[in-house]
Amino acid sequence: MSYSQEVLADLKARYPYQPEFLQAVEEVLNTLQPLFEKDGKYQQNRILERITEPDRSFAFRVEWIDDQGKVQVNRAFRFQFNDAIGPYKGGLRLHPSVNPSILKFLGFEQIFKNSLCGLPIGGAKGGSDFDPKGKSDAEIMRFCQAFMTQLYRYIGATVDVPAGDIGVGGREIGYLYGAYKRLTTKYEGVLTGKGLTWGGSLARTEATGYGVVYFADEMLKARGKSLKGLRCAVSGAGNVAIYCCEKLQQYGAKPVTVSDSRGSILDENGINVEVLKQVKEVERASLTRYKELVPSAKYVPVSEYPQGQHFVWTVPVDAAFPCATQNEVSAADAETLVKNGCFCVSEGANMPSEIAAINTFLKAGIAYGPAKAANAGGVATSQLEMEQNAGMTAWTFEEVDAKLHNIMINIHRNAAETAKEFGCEGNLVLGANIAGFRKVADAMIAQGVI
Ligand code: NDP
Ligand code: 2IT
Repeated sequence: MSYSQEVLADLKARYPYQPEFLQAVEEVLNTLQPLFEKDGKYQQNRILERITEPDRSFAFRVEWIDDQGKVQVNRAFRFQFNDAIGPYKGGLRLHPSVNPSILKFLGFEQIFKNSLCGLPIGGAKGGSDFDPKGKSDAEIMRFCQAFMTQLYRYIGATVDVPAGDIGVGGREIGYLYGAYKRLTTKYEGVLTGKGLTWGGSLARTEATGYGVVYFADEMLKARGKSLKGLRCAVSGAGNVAIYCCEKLQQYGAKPVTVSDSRGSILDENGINVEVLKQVKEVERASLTRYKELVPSAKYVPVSEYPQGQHFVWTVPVDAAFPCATQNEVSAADAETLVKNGCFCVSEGANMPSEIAAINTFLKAGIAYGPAKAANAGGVATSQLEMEQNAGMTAWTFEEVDAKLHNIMINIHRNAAETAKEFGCEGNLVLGANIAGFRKVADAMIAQGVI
């Protein structure tokens, strides 16, 4: 058995109840063996056994009082996965599905994503099974404050810098930051995604979605193609999906779908981004509201999706942008996309494609941008926010956006060149995994067994 397969088998035996974590590890380990065959030092130093265990993790109870005066209890976690190349960095997710398996998969992915950015940031992830849906602003605030009364001990501007993820946007970061400041009396860049008048960076809100499109543009350019005129399917309707649609339109492409947890929109005229922002950022409503505002659009509730498939992937398109959540592209979805002529997939969400779906894309030879490369623009711009905070300065939108664009170009080049180095030209999964892993592993070796 190869080194990778040995470690994977061991993890499967140890964590049989953490399927998402095992899936993320399997996806990475499946591609690293060529590196281990080239250089024995990774196995000698038992890097895989070390990198698949978080440096440390915290679990805590969050208790808060709802608007009816009832005591509520949630479970919360922070996994500080790896700080070989910089302070821990990664988002916080608030969603009822949150558990250690999901946060470990996200934290593990974050190590390699952050490394690929070419910036000095380590990997972490945290969150809680708190469900923000239907909560008042006051309830969100009380939850965030209670959450921070525990979390503040473990974070800091040069220690661990959390940010947004599913269910955590500008509003939540504001309440979390206020609570941190009150508890510590420190005004420091401890969270990213902050408001623009109190340490936030221009273009951070747009960064992940824009980056996903910049990455797609690079993949297509490498194949002598462009985004112009392409018909696109986007899933999700949150932060990443909205700004992915916006940038696609700026490139002359046409996103025709978006989705949320209850249903999907098909808008043949192209998604109306202003309406989408009104519905999701202002009203925090369901996509049925988009249908009310744009009656010519089609709304398909989840109950009417074809068996085992997500509606948006059944729509014939040239390019697909999964921007909602993990495992939202099944093997059947991937086959439908490819059969319908889709030749580009750029992942905004983390681990949106099942392993069988990834294999379908690779086998079909389409341009496939794996999440840890394609959606790295968000965390990269978070690091730019940290850089501005450290220098007590603020850059213009154009400056930040230009840096983001450059970072995405470099990630693509790095992944593509690494794939070529290992004889797998065009396989950005292998290229991104090896490039991201190698830098962190080499830093771990240099820093010794600690
Ligand atoms: P948001 O909370 O802003 O939006 C999430 C969107 O996905 C919503 O439309 C939500 O629908 C939908 N969604 C979430 N969970 C599910 C589910 N289980 N089933 C169906 N739909 C679901 O989050 P973001 O846009 O920030 O994040 C989207 C993805 O992008 C995540 O995978 C995240 O990890 C990843 N990502 C985010 C980055 C960022 O900077 N924000 C950076 C890199 C990756 P509903 O509103 O109905 O819940
Ligand atoms: O998955 C991710 O990269 C994020 N949610 C963003 C993390 C960050 O620190 O900006």
